[in-house]
Amino acid sequence: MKTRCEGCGIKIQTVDPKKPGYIDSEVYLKNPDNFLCERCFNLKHYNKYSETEIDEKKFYDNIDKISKTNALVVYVVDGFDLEGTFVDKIKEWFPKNKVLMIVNKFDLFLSSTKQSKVKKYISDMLADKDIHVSGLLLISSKKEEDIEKVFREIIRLKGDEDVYLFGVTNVGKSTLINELSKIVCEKKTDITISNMPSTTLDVIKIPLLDHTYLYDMPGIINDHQMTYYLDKNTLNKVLPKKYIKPKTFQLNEKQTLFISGFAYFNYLEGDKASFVTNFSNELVIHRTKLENAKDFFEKHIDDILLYPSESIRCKLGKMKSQKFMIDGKKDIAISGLGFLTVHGKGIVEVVTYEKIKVAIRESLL
Ligand SMILES: Nc1nc2c(ncn2[C@@H]2O[C@H](COP(=O)(O)OP(=O)(O)OP(=O)(O)O)[C@@H](O)[C@H]2O)c(=O)[nH]1
Ligand SMILES: [Mg+2]
Repeated sequence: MKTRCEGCGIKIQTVDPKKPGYIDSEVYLKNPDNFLCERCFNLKHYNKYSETEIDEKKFYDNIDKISKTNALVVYVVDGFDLEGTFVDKIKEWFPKNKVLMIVNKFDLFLSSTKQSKVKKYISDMLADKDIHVSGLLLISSKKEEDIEKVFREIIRLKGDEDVYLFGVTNVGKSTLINELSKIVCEKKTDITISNMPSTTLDVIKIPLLDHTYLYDMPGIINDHQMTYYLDKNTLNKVLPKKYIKPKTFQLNEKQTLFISGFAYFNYLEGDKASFVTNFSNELVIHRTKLENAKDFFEKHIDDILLYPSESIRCKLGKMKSQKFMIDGKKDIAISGLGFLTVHGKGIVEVVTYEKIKVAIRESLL
């Protein structure tokens, strides 16, 4: 009889429907070797999500345990939210483990995006933070040839050791494992995946080669990401499902661009400049005069700008502004939302919710 849910790894229990791991005892006894906890069942079959928390102590115990071994750590980040899903502590947590860094969701970039440019940016970012990785791959979990690349790199680096997938929630660790299992297992694994945070609740162990194992881990919660605060419907609008169509605007100073009601960019001063939006195709991009921007935001957040709803705004907190000097081609990235590429010379003010991380970088495109 199995005692852990195959979808999320949680230890099952038949006592409290409100606690993680609940399964009806009759359902469990009917099929004790192949079952899902109620939460995974609802997520998979009805796309219904219930919030829950991962056990933090257990999470850190696992990190401690891995760091005492020579296991390979496969560190996954979301290519579309590099700054938001980057884990600075990777070096502190795994000082002696080999690390293979995977930049996932590359399918969301235009096919003309140069891998070499993005790789260079990430390598510089790693060097800047004094983080050493043994391998770096840009992939999409949706591409078979990329999964084969990941498999080959894992085999190259793992030696006789186990392999742990690690990273922020929602970067695609479980998706990657399900795809890898097509190569390493007799039967494809069916770990639950979803675009809601904390889908995997505990470690899931999958046989790899020669008595070694591949482990899926619960993701780190990141409350600087916009996606952390959204409900299922809004997430479906914000998270791009296919490649993002960049939209180009030529802005004069004293003009403003809204990204639905999630953020707006005020072009405070400078010569005419090009602003390219890289946000989900379903968000509203709206241009106004700077002098009307604040009023427009307050008046039209629920009609023209559409999202986020009032209840989400309450969770996101107040709006905060940050100013950036632009000289050349820069990206202003808003964690969990996307990024704006500005080409020109001037001052851009970003106004977004105070809890959300905003970063400026050399343009990736
Ligand atoms: N566009 C795109 N979406 C992806 C890719 N890989 C995963 N996703 C989506 O990202 C979301 C999160 O995937 P998961 O595999 O559940 O992420 P996770 O890292 O295991 O998340 P936690 O279990 O919460 O830590 C899902 O909606 C996936 O369909 C990819 O390569 N491209
Ligand atoms: Mg997962």
